[in-house]
Amino acid sequence: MDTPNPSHATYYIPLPEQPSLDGSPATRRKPLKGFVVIVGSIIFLVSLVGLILNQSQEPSSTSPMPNNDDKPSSQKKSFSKRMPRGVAEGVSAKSNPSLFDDDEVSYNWTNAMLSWQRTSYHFQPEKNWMNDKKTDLPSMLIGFLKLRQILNASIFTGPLFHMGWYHLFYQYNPDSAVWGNITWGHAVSRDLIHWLYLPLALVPDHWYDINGVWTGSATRLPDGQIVMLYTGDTDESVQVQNLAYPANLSDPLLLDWVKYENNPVLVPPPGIETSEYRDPTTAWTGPDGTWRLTIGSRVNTTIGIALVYQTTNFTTYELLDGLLHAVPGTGMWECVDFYPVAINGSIGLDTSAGGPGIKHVLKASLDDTKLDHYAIGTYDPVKDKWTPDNPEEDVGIGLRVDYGRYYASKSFFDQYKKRRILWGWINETDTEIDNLSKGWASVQSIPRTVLFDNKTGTNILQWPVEEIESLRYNSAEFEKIVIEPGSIVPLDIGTATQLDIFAEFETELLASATEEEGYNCSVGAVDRSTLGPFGLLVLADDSLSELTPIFFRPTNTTNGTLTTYFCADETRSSLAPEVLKLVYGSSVPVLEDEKLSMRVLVDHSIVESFGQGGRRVITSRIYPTEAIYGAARLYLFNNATGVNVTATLKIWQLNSAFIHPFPLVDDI
Ligand code: DQQ
Repeated sequence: MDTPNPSHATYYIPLPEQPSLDGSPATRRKPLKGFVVIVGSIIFLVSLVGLILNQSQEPSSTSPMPNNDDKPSSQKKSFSKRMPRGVAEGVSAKSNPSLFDDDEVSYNWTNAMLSWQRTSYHFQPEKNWMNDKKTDLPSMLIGFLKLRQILNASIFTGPLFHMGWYHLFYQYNPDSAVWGNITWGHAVSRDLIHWLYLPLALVPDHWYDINGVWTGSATRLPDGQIVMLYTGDTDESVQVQNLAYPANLSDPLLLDWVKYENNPVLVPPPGIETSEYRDPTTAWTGPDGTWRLTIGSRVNTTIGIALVYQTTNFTTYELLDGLLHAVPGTGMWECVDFYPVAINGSIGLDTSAGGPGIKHVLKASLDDTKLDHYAIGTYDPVKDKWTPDNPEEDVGIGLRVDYGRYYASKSFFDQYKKRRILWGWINETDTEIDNLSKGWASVQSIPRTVLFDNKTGTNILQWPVEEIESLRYNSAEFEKIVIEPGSIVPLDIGTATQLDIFAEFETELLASATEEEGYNCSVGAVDRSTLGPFGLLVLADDSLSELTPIFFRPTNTTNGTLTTYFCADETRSSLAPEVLKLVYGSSVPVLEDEKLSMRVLVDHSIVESFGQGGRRVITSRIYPTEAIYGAARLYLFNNATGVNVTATLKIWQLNSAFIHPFPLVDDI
């Protein structure tokens, strides 16, 4: 990607409804002003007509999608309304409730549209359903491959001898693109980006897991042993915890797993519902040298809790008095994650780390809302209790791990690179029928490093693992592009479906800002105020019939403070009516000396957006019908009425990751 031709960044189109204001042109506009004004005016008029036509179909200013009734009958097909999968089986919903009644319609997807939705550098299985991962093995496994594997794994060369593998285990249905028959899929990677699929690791084949080998976590013991605890759904639909371990620790691929002969090792204790007891965490050591682990549940229907167990051998356990933590009103806690973070420092910590200079993050996936929440606090390793720093921002009522489509996240400590890595499951927001047509459902997020934000002291920082930068192959830089109030600036970057974008924004106030209260992202990008919104339009087509704004929205509150929101607006991301399209986001801390900044990863139907260095993250799941392949474009926009916005960007195109079956000898 070359540095863009200035003439491509010169015409202005308003985001909906508002014509461009006169004002100083973008920096790159000057050399070709006359020509640009003519071309720009033509494009502006054409676009304006298009927008007006489009607006005339809008049901509301914040949801300007074409009415489903306006679709030609050739684009309609029926699908059935059904209850979400998973709920009856005692886990969180694993499909979307239909947005329509039985006699309503779905978009007529072409194969080309559906194929485009498959991601290129996010992990997903070759086919079928996937949901959350297990906590991945907390180490790089260094060792030699068996000779037969070396000789036949022709994709590998010498360095393999000195390199380890990251293992990913994930909830998988080998038979279909909908949730059910849950087994453990398995893949390995040297760098968390390129993956090799391996045979299934654990399948439901005993009474104690016959209804599903559900979520679990690995713990590495000091002698190098690996133990895996996982939830099994029994033949009577009781949730129990089971133990498994690798059959051969000297196999770097850990192909074979053994289930402990006396499983289950834990059953629901008195007072705990048999269908609300799951997802054991990685274990950590207490001051007495014994292991602790926590399991999520709920009591009194609405109180989310984390139970703590103590063990020395992972086969027998003692349930400790009291709880690690409980929060009324948050419901069942799934996939609890509990880990230390260094208050000052740029490295991650082993799960057992403790002592001065360390805080602990407690995360729960709320079954009731399908949202991942966390809070930062202090862990008392003697009482085995965790206390939030700010009770008003407790688990489930405060911060979210990701404000978009993201659930059941889990972290692990990568001792090879001394970092904590977080993954989340990105579920679909289209229908099961669409998923069956595609033949697959769900994607894992890009693995993210997690650190405590010692500038704010109130949040974690999430950032894509550095290895993703190895996919960058072309870059374009845009210096100080001025985006006038009510305008859109196209960025000429070539193919815009696999991108890594870093953008900084500065504002120049043109009018005094009005005061406002009660803003939140939900009004979307068509909202206008003196100070915002402004940002990027990703996966947009030339006519702007589809677009997804990722934006900042500063607000000037009545008490004189400036609060900035970081948001993503999916409402016009797709012409397909049945796709769930929401506006996501939250306020984001912006310190005095900081510019507004965002990093945005675009990978076909996934957009992961990191605001202010990863203080807030939003994952968008979108299904464009027009803004795909070579028709996908990237724009800057400024929908504020009273600020000029200056944007400086660096944009990389990303290669596809290599994600394929491992060429085991038996397959060759
Ligand atoms: N997924 C697993 C459960 C877990 C849920 C079942 C989270 O163990 O609670 O597939 O999505």
